[in-house]
Amino acid sequence: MNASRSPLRRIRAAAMLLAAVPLALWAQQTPPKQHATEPEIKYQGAASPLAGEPMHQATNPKAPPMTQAEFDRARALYFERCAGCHGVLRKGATGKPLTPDLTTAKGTDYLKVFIAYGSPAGMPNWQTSGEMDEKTVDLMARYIQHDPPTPPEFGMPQMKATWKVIVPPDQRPKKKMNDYNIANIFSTTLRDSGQVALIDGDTKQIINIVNTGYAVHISRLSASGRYLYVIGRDAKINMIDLWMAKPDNVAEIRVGLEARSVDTSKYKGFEDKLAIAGAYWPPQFVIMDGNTLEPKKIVSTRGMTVDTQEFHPEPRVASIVASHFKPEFVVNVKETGKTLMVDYSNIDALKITEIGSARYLHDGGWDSSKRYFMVAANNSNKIAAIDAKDGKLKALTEVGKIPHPGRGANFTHPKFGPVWATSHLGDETIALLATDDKRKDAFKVVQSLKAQGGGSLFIKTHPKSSNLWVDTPLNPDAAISQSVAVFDIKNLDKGFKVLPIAEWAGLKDDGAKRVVQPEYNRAGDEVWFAVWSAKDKQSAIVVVDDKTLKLKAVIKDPRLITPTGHFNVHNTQHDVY
Ligand code: DHE
Repeated sequence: MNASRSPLRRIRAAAMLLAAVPLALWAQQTPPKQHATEPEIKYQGAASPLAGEPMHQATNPKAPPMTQAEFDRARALYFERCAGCHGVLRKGATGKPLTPDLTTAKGTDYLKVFIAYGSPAGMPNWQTSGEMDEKTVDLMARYIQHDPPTPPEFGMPQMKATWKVIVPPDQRPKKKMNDYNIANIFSTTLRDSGQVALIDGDTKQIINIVNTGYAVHISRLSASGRYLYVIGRDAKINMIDLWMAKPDNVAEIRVGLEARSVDTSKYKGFEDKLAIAGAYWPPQFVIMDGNTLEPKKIVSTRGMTVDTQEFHPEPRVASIVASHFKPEFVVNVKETGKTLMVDYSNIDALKITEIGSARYLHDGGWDSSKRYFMVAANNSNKIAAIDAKDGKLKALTEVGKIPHPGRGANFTHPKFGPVWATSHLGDETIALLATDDKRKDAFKVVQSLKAQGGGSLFIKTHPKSSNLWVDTPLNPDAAISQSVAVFDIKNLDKGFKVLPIAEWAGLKDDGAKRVVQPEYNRAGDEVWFAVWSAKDKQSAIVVVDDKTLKLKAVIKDPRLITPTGHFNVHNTQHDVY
């Protein structure tokens, strides 16, 4: 993986080699009509950190010959650009399967046409767009007829070898050693520099820049709010102690080769006791000691898909949350479309309740009662409501195209009572689902709003606010990707206002900027946005006054490189969204 490329270039390049090799001949029409939306392609196409890993390679006599150098180059390109959609083992994920039984039957010339011209199913026109030359198209067409190289497994010995307790528990502070208002600290991902910035929400000053894994995906808190856990795309977890005079790492571990999710035990009696992380590769989750990150139990997620009940060798672990009703982690598995309720009360006799819903489970959050976990089955265009109290699927609801809630937004609708909202990657709608389980229309879409456009990733509100914020960082129109929409919850029918967040940042550099993830401060009266520019360009955090909708502050610092997600300690700790 080439970490030095800008996010935009990487995403643009990624957009060129994705999705399926279709089995019909319509690819010869030039240029093809694209059915996968541009935001969708951009989002799924990020590079996988597996490119540099040594892998097992079987030889396939039916595949066209390749030199070792050609194979290595094609493999790197595959992991950089295609694996996100087609999967590491090419069994298919949001893109179609590309296993040799299918691809060798088609042959090199046939495959080249699809790579070069794209397809209506979403395969971009790699060659005709000028992003790839004929030789590279030929290379990839031959490569995908070979058996997929298999990255190594990552079990207990490998985890233990990466595990470091930097400050042992008995050498950590016995009380808070700083004057920070910890509840209002923000942990901001600095994606391309492999760090997080801890920012004081009161003073807007950077407290520390903490080294982490590459491209931290999310930050989560221990139940007490003392420890912050972040997980890199490279599956490295860093545990940060917010009680230190200058908060910093106290433990770290790698739980695999690629990952996205981490959380901690929240149930009464288990506060700060355990941590859990889910990996994309190998497909597994691991339960760790919450104080030291010592790995305790690894569970594979390989198994049968919810619908066709076929074996999937690579079901990636997507979102994980800790239940408030039971000592359970809610582990959502993408390719099998199953939610695993993992009872951690005795990890030597682990009890797992498997709840099937739909493929491909991705992100989600609690409803306001924290009983129902609302998770997006993004390529099925559905939201599954998982009942954490009764351990069952409460509802599976059709929403718009590719729901992407982040953790979603909870508020009281003037007509429908408590609702949970999601925006979408694939269209401009916002689905409001009623969540009062006593209502007839519970978990149905009771209202659909229209915002600026598709390409939305995150939506947010706060119990103290009457605003609903919707970003659109992956919309192809710069005016939309650089601004946000805000609805007045009391007057939803009146439409939305647009705030030009990137313009307010007043960045000196031109170039692509994306405004990403509304996040409230502790008091619920400010909303923070990342203005995410390329690695070599200036980025910023823009803070908006939630009442007046006016600019309140711009945080700029040369150390704020490619900020993306940002997580307020209190709101993350208490699932406030
Ligand atoms: Fe994310 C959440 C996976 C691309 C920023 N992202 C998640 C979660 C998953 C996930 C499984 C839920 C974690 C949880 O709650 O436990 N994200 C993926 C991908 O597989 C994908 C599509 C491609 C990839 O290769 O990573 C992807 N994500 C992105 C981005 O391009 C974003 C915008 C920038 C970045 O840093 O990479 C991005 N994802 C985020 C953020 C969250 C997230 C900020 C947390 C949202 C929250 O409110 O909790």
